[in-house]
Amino acid sequence: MTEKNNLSPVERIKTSSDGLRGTLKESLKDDITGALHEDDQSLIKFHGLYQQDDRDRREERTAKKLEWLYSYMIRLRLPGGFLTPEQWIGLHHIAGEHSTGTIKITTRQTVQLHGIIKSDIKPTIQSFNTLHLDSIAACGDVNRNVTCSAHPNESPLHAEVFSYAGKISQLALPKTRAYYDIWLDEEQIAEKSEEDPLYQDRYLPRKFKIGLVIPPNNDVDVLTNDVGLIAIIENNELKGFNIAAGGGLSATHGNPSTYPRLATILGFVSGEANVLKAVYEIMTIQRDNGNRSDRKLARLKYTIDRMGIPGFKAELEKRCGFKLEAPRAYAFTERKDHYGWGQSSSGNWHYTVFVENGRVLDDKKVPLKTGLLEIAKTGKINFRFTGNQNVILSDISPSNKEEIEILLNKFGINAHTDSAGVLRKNAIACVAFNTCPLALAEAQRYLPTLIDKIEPILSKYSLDKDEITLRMTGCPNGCGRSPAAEIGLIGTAYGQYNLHIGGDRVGERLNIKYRDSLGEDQILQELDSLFGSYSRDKNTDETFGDFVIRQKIV
Ligand code: SRM
Ligand code: SF4
Repeated sequence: MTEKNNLSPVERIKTSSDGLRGTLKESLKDDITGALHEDDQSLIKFHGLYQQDDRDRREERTAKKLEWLYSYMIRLRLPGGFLTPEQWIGLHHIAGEHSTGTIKITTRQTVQLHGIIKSDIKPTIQSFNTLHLDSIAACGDVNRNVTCSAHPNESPLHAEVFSYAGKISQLALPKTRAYYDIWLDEEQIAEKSEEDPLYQDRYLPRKFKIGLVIPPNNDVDVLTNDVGLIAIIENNELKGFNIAAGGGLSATHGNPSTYPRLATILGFVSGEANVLKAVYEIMTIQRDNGNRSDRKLARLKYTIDRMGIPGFKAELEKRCGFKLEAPRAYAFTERKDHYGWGQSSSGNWHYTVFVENGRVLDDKKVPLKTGLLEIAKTGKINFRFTGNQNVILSDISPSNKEEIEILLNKFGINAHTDSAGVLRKNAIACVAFNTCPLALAEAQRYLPTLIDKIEPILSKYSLDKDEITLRMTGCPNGCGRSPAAEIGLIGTAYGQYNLHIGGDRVGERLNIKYRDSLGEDQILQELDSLFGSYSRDKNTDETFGDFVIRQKIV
């Protein structure tokens, strides 16, 4: 059967959805169930929400013959991950009123709230709207949150590069007014065209991700995106971008036709109009050529591998009407957040706060949520999220620095940031249990305690200052970018993880599976042995990932 005749069920849901409206309005009114009608569960993603249930309580609810405990997660669209202090204050209160209360910073520089019940979705979206925030296209088969190097310190031209995140996000927004109609009660105006030349009525075959980076710090892991734009700055001028395409990290256990892939650099493009045109046309190529029958093989990475790089590039140049130049020279030397204070060329100060696995809450370690609220109330900082799930309190004028420092001290935020170990500060874990329906194993709830046990091993070999990247995900979808870490722990079943090693430190080489389905004791034993060899036999300045490759351990 041809792919056209064998479209995946989601394709029908999209094309027959009346511009992503489906029966969402009816689903919301149905108070017999906490869930949505089946098709609407797919459509609501395009509005930035996911239907979930509390997986900790599934068994109990099933035993009592009760419906699972359904609730919703909302993800904001925040190109480049920026919030004003007023928006943070609003977010803080919305989280308290409608969700579990925890503000979750994601690996794509935005925030999620979990545990919103069906009747609270609309008030939540309406409250965000008053803050000029939306969740349009934060999920679904469209372009997702556009990421960008977070720290204003990365370059005097940071603001210029950052502005592209907003422009690309705008360029790739769906044209339907469904979001305004369903959630904000906007009247449907017949004359207002919803025609969408980019997405048409079928949208993309799969999710689509775009990131921008300013070398030498690859803090956003740019090559893991469908499209990665590497800023080329020469003589203090933004000359353009090297454009990379075809990144994506997911694989499915036991399905060899799926694989993680880093984006391939296609060439260099200069001038805003041409950069935006190239990004747009990469999306149209994927729209027209991506696999619409098997969602596991639908990402751009598979389209590119099917078409071949020369074929893909030729099609892109044809659609753009111009040629890509040869890629310009650049180098990544790190991929990390610089914690604590930093001053940029403008003279402004910025403080990067360590947020373990992106969870902003008050716990026994630190009253982070209260502290950030009090800091926001000064109105003297902005919030910038990083791709490593942290937050930068940014754009603080020199005269306001002391006031912010006093508050950081008062709430123990700087002590919390300073005292965390290097491994912990560079680590990422995805959400996983109890909300992610795809989780096979724990991640953010477990990694902190596993790190407690790994730290003494590192100390034993005097490696506690080594900037090793360790990332854990509850399944092989790679939301915590585990395939791009020096050490990746990838959930296979509850309490079990595949151990991957050999990724490089800067995000230009993926790791390789080393051991299957290990429990905690086995993970610690394997790491003890690997760290022992590394500390003994490594060359000066050799990273862990490079060492295990050179030694052919994988
Ligand atoms: Fe992800 C699905 C959480 C970044 C690859 N991801 C999910 C869902 C929505 C589960 C679902 O489909 O029902 C997870 C919700 C869990 C929850 O309860 O909150 C989820 N992904 C996350 C976040 C929150 C992880 C985090 O702890 O920060 C990240 C949100 C990013 C954002 O703000 O937009 C997140 N997800 C990623 C990344 C990393 C990145 O983009 O930098 C990846 C790997 C890169 C890539 O896309 O290849 C990623 N998520 C996936 C996939 C695999 C896609 C594929 O190609 O097959 C899925 C599953 C799917 O789409 O079917 C998925
Ligand atoms: Fe869920 Fe898997 Fe993504 Fe973790 S990696 S959030 S378990 S889909």
